[in-house]
Amino acid sequence: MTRLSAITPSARAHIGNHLGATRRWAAEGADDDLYFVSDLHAMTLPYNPARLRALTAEMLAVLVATGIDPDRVFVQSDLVRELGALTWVLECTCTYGEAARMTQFKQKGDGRAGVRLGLLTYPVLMAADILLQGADEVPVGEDQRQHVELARDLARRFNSAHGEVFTVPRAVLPRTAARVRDLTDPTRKMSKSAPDAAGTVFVLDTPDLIRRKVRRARTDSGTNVTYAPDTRPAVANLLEVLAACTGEDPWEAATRFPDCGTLKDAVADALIAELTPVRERALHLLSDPAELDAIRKAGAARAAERAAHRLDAALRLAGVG
Ligand code: AQP
Repeated sequence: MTRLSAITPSARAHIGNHLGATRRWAAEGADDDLYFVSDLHAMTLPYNPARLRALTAEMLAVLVATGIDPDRVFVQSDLVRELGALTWVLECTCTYGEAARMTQFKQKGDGRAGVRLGLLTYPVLMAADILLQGADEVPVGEDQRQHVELARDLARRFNSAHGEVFTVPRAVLPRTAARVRDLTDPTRKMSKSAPDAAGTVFVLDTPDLIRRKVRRARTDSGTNVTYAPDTRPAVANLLEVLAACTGEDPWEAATRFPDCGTLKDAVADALIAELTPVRERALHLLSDPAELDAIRKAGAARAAERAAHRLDAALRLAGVG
């Protein structure tokens, strides 16, 4: 059974991505699981091409440095020809109404003439990502569930119109892992594209910078430490980050600290211990472009091989190619 997960290099990977997803991918990934850096998805909003290229390389290095098997990783745009071909076939399988109904499109772009057409059609590209690799399961949060449902509908529709080519995928909720909130605004989840990087700890931040960001983290009123996510979300967030790094329970951890200052020191220490090995391996990979390139090429070749027979069959049955 193949499970397919992705991370978009819209900006640098942060501890939300690490503690909430990629660390688990490395620890629990099964032999058939696949992971990719979805750089094509980062093009739906305004972006800088040189920065996208650099972020894509950095994200690949971080995934491998986190411990994900390099044999299970690839970069989306390395399959751009295959994806382009299947996306067109699927766009001609999908209706405008279906694409325009996607909640993310309605929230980010509907009604604005200047919005990129790619923002409307990227769920179809996502369907091509999923169907080309023959994924059975796609672990996604609520915000992406609708897109996997679309992939499911398109697979079924194509199969019944033309012949059985595609595995019909299903969205599964990822096993619960840490949900990390922004350090300066605990009402928001930590996000790559947050307007202010002060509340985001990036995986490749230096130990010094991590310490400074954690020291400046917001705390709720009162100086004592209690674990009360509803009434004291900022302190609870710090305790959850600590717990995710050390494996302890946030309630128990709360009893160890006389004040928020000592809690912050412990959080910074734990994050530095957690991230230093990843940072060192990632920087090593980034300093040796030949090694990263070899990983990338091998990943692309494997992904293209997995895709080839499905794309050939889809084009043949669609009467083209
Ligand atoms: N704050 C978070 N806490 C826990 N998990 C998180 N993830 C993201 N933020 C947190 C998980 O990381 C994986 C990859 O994320 P993504 O690139 O697909 O996009 P995202 O969820 O949209 O992440 P961002 O950082 O918020 O990016 P932008 O700002 O570009 O939208 C996913 O498994 C995600 O759940």
